[in-house]
Amino acid sequence: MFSLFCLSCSQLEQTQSVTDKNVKPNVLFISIDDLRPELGVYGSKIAKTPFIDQIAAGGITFKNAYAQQAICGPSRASVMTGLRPDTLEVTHNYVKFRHKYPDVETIPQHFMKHGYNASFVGKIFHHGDKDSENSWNWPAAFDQLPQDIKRPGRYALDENFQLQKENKKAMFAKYGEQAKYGLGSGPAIEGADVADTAYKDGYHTEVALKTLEQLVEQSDKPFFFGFGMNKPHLPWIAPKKYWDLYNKQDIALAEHSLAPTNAAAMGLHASFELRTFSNVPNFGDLPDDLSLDLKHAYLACISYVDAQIGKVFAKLKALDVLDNTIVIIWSDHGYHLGDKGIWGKASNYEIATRVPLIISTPETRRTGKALSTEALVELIDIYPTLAELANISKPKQAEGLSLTPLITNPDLAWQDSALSQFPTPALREWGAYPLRKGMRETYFGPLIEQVEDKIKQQQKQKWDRELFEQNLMGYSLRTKNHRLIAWLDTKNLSQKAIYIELYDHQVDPHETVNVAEQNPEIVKALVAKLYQRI
Ligand SMILES: [Ca+2]
Repeated sequence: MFSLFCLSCSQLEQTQSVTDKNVKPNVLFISIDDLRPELGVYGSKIAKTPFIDQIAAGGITFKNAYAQQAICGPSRASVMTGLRPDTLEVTHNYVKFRHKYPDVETIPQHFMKHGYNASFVGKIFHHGDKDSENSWNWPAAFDQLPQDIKRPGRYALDENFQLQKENKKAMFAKYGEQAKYGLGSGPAIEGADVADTAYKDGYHTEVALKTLEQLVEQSDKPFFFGFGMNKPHLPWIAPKKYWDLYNKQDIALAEHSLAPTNAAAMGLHASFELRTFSNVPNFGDLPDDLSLDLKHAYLACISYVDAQIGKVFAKLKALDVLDNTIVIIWSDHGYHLGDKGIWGKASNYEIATRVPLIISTPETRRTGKALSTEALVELIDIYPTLAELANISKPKQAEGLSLTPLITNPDLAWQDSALSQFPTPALREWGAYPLRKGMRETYFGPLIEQVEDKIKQQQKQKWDRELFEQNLMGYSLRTKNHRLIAWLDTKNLSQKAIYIELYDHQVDPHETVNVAEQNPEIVKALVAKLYQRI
């Protein structure tokens, strides 16, 4: 009797442990568009982000996480496939991520292969390349919203919508086909006194809540749910209540508003994207008052997004699935808000490449501690990390590292560099696409001429239009103490770099002075390291 009893005990234990292992965790995969680490948990002195901060308090915050390329399409393609922009050959916005590897397996696709339902709402992949047929099997519940919640347009205020319409018409009349590449818009900011659902992210949040209900209630399979926030991408629109969280007089202009001394002239653009909006000058510096309004709007968008994330996180609790759900929050790149004299993403500097990355797992929440790590990590690490956390096979192709050892031990010695890249920011359109001929004939002409003159002045006999417009790639290596940016001719990668920048983070964390010339030995070592990585 005794032995029989013991046998059943041990059998029971065995079954339980096998069952526990087989309960696959859900994944809530939250991507945010154009968010630099302007969050409470990252030490922002001004941003109000209580919901993200609360999630971070039960998870691990990666303080030094870097995007592979500071622009939407390439960054997202890289995250979702675990491959670098060069490997995928996706280094601008106007190329489909499957063009080179049609069968590449994306994160949600990999999870589906391992028994998951995969669904999303909002911006996960870049616009126009959602991969609906391969990456997702569960439609978002757009049809479940109450009748009174309508799909929002770009603006809530009719006057701004009208302004956009008129500007578009005027741009097409003036510049013809060229205008379709983003010229002609309404204002860059709006703060109507409306409900969260009157703008896209709030609307998508309601869809997300319904979709999560369905995923939990209508299937026994675990879910992978992508929740993609469109803000704080331009235009910076958010309901008034989020603007009201900030006083304009508390907002400061960028502290480091000049290009770094001796920086590569091709490394900074002329804020092309922002200048497509109707309330921003086409040429020259932005007035301080406008800059403050723009920063106010960016902050309002952050708090708006934060509140939406709070609602979705709360839903996991309400559905009683939080205890078995991994939550990850990431942004596709950072952002210049007047920093280094420019507005927008699209550079190789710290301000554009560093991103928020937060992971909260059932285990991290159980520790009851807010974990953080200084390790240099990259967004391509997300794919293998999620696979390992979910106890499914690692994707074959992933070029990143699983971050799970850091989650267990945040102080672990880790890789010694993070790699980013961007082709000639000064002479590319804002989607990183080479300048179309017609772009010089629009109001961008004088801006392009201005940045081009600076490059010619600096590069002298090295100036070559085809090289600088088509083939020059800035590779950026961040180590603990430095950032190296080497500008290489991709047609002749083994040739000496066209230009080199070195920033010493020990004394110059804002990258204000290029000290490459004064530090030949450091440059030599870092260039060698860079060549090992590209
Ligand atoms: Ca983006």
